[in-house]
Amino acid sequence: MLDRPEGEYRILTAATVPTHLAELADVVAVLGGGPSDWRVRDVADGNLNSVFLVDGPAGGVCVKQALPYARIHGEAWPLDIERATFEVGYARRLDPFVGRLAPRIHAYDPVQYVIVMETLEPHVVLRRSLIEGVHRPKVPDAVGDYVARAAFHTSDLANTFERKAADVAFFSGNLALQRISIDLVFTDPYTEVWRNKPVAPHLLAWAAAVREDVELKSAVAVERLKYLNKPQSLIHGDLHSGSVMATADDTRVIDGEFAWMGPTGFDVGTFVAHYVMAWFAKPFHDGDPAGNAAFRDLIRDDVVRFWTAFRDRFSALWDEVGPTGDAYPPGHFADAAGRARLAGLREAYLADVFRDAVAAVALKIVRRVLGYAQVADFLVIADPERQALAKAGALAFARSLLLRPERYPDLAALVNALPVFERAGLDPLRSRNW
Ligand code: SR1
Ligand code: MG
Repeated sequence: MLDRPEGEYRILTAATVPTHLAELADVVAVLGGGPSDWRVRDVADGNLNSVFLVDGPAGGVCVKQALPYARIHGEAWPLDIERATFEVGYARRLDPFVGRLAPRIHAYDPVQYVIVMETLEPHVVLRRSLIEGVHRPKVPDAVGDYVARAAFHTSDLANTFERKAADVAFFSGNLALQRISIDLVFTDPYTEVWRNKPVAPHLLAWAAAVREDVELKSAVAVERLKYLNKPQSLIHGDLHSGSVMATADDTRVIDGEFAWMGPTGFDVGTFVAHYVMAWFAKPFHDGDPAGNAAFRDLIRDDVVRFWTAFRDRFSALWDEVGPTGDAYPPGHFADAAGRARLAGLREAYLADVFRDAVAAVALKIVRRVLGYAQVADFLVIADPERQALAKAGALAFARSLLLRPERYPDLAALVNALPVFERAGLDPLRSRNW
């Protein structure tokens, strides 16, 4: 149990937000004026929390409160409000490294479990931009940069084991949200449970094929164990296209409440997975087919740019900052031969992250197609058969990534394979050996 001040937790409403913010001096300074001058908008659209935007005479803030249940489901799904402590802990741990790639935190109230942060306007959630066909070419570089900085600076490469153990100890407390990830990402989609969304008739054969495939479930078990046993770096834990907000020039990573000391590749693969799903969905969206085709080429290029940005920033940090943590004692690699060997170890480290990322791409596709929290990229396709066709391609790709990872030694192999899988169709047997 975390220490926290005494006080009574209350669910905030648009009407009570101003009175609450008036007690937070740093926030009053940002807003200017007083509570009667502040305009409050309820903008909650995520799965778990309430979110308000508040505007005052001098500026605006975003107010996020952890509710004692999953907002999207209601009180029938209780959820520990302590998750806000981990979200703010994640933001503060990464702030020195990622700076303006994340929103600035103005205040945290540990009694109301409220985070007050920078308003991101006119930023738009990346998923919406992808669905609407608005390209954000700076996002892949920015998110690759973000993930690399987080991954390097919170790993054994940069830290003493004592510092890293402190991160493991703290973020190991984020139990409620890790339970969600273990259930919703790694477990539920491969079985029939109440939380999974009903499977449309056109996709029933695919759902059965996934759920009956022991080889597939064995591969998933390996990844589940890895997630539980590989505290490689501080990961966001839910880095989908709804966790990134952008304008043409500015990109921010938001919503770190699923923070966990886990495999770096989990974040890398999660982000790639949501581009990949956008790629499979795009031809089925309304709009000019030629425009949709051109946009999906941009999406495929964005995947490559994201991985390249991640790899290059990570390599640069390794070279410039140096592995100053306990992983690679500098004295072991001081001479020319040692330095050359260290460069090889760096490539091996990145290859390992890539392998973990490939599996995470697959896990995230399966969960978003067969599990509880599905994605609008597919759901906006109104015709059920066309929606199922888009999803089937993605599932066929995910199955291949999990069962035949040796076919995907690098990112070129991964993106070049995409067009093959869009021909998978509704019969899962057709693509069984792809
Ligand atoms: C109760 S829905 C939970 C999901 O929403 C979040 O965005 C995460 O993806 C989580 O798995
Ligand atoms: Mg979220």
